[in-house]
Amino acid sequence: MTTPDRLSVRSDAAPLACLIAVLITAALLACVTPLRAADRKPNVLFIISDDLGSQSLGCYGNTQCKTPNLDALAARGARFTRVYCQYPVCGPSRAALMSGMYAQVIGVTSNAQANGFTKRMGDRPTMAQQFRDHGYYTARVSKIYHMRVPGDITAGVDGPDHEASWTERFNSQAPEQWTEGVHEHLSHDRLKPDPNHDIHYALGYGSAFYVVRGASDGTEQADHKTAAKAVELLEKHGKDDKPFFLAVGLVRPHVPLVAPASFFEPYPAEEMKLALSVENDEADIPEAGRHNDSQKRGLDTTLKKQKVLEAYYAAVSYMDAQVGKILGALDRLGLRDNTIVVFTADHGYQLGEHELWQKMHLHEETTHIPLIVAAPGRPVGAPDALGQQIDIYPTLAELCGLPIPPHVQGKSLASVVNDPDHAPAVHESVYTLRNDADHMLRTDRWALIVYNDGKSGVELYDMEKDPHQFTNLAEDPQHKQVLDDMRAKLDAKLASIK
Ligand SMILES: [Ca+2]
Repeated sequence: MTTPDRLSVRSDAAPLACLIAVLITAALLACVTPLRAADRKPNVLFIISDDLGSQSLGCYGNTQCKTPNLDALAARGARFTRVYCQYPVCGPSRAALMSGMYAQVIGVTSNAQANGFTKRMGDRPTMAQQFRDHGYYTARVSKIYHMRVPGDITAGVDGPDHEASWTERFNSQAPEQWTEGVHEHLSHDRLKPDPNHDIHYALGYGSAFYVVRGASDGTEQADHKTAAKAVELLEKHGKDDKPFFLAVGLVRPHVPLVAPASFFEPYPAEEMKLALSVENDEADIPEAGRHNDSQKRGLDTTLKKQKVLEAYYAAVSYMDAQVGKILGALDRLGLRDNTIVVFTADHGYQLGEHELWQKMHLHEETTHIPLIVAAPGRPVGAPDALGQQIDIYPTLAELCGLPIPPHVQGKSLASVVNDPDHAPAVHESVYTLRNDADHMLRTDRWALIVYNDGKSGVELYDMEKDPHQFTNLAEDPQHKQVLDDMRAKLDAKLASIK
């Protein structure tokens, strides 16, 4: 700033010629360099974990489970605290995420319907396809769209993928429940025998709390192979003229809970703290909301529940270690400054809250998803803006200067990424579907859960006073007006998203 002033008083001809040359060069550089930088759109490294409850992450408040790599990522980005999935199971939630549309609108409201995703999308571009159509190299490593875990992993197949999304795609075949090591089955799901390890589906391992303390260093595991492939692709394509959209799918902590034995060591079962609870917590939850409870799953002792936490945390830590390898490569290759890193999960998970386990619930732990967006040059923060999984597509499109296709129903959260602490609210309410007629609507203060359009029960929670959803206020006369307002808001939401 001071240089021109100082130089402007000089009258000597030679320095003046130098000055003119310098100014011309600077002007040329000013024209050329930023244009080049603007031409080269930012890369996207998109990492998604499977069946990951955000309450198991250190950066989301867990004091026992160790997730140093995700904590470090959160410390350099926007860690969203109130973002919700569109459907609490893999196939529909991933269809919503990748299409940018509500599950009922894209028409995938069960895992089986994920098979029809490509046909239902038609010409409308998915998130990855939009990047591919705008000059990006796009790659999928392992599970991005629905894959059956563990069947599609042991078989090493694509699952119901969307081929047009990807320049290249890679699967990570692994032994899953057949991993060598110490095996334990904690729940009482019926497991079908498979002596030859050649049957991949309908064996029961996709839902049982089946645990393997692996005997090896884990190099045979899917997430290890996925991280290695992701690192290889960063090395190969990180410096290409084309930017990359690299989508990395980690399958843990989805069951079976498999990790090298060393990952279990920090979590002795008897020291694991169970979820907070209050007496008779389940009494005010309608039967329709209790399908996957401790009794039904055979988790009938404190120790069994602690053992689930032990194994789940081991699997989360193993997944976190793979994230660390990928982010380490990003830094080693000098790519951090032009790469937007996103970490999320397909949906959340019950880890014993209200004596409920796993997914297909509409309570906070299952509907809430972790979302960390670390975009170069943006402030760090923990925004409490309400958000939805289908917002990720338009958010990334906007951050990278891509158009947002008209079919996308999500809203961009780019304003929140750009200014986590001050951005105005993007949503008044957010919404999750289960089955055909079970709904969750969340506003700034209230959470409404409606089963079978209300015929099978209703739950209403004051999330300010009761963030753990212990007290269902739906039958409380003092909250009748709130309940009526929330039901009206739900009706309006349903009418608006068709
Ligand atoms: Ca309760």
